[in-house]
Amino acid sequence: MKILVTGFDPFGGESVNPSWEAAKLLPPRIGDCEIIKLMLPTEFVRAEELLLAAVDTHSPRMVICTGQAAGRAELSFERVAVNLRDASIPDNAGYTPADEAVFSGGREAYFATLPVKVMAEAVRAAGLPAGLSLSAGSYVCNDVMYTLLRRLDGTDAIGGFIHLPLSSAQAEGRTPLPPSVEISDMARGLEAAIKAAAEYLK
Ligand code: PCA
Repeated sequence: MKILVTGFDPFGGESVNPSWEAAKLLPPRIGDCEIIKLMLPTEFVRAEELLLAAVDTHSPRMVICTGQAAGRAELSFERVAVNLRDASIPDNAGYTPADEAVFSGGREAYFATLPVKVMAEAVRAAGLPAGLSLSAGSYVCNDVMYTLLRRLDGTDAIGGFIHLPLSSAQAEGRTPLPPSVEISDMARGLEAAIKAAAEYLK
């Protein structure tokens, strides 16, 4: 089984994005699953295009997109993607959409099809903080999650999105000190979640 895992490039003045740093650390195989890793740019249009192209190329059975969510303390399993683009900062291409649709005429929302509770539990069993979230926001992460779920709808592939805290290195020296997790721990948490989701599909 192929599993596509994506992370984003840095945005908003950061020099790294923990999502891609953690995704990069994943092994090439987890159990009998092949892990395909893809870095997406933090750009509304381009990220959608690259994600859809990768889904077409690899036909993964599972797609897990990840992104940075400063301020969150847990690996957050997103449950809902909404058909809304509303940015408070420009994306990396300088685009700042307001009150636009991700997909004009599309459904208002999609639910993640990953087994989010099973995955969050697996992360906690690995000793790391995990939780469920009801909003991926209205920036590029939500956009990618919506685009993914729309694409996978009606197929036997499942997908969803995990928001990650800042890395400990990013948080260092900031006041007030934001919650953070070591990149290697985030990668360990992702691996545990992927293992659990692959088991669930069997
Ligand atoms: N986080 C942003 C976009 C890229 C990323 O890593 C978000 O939460 O939308």
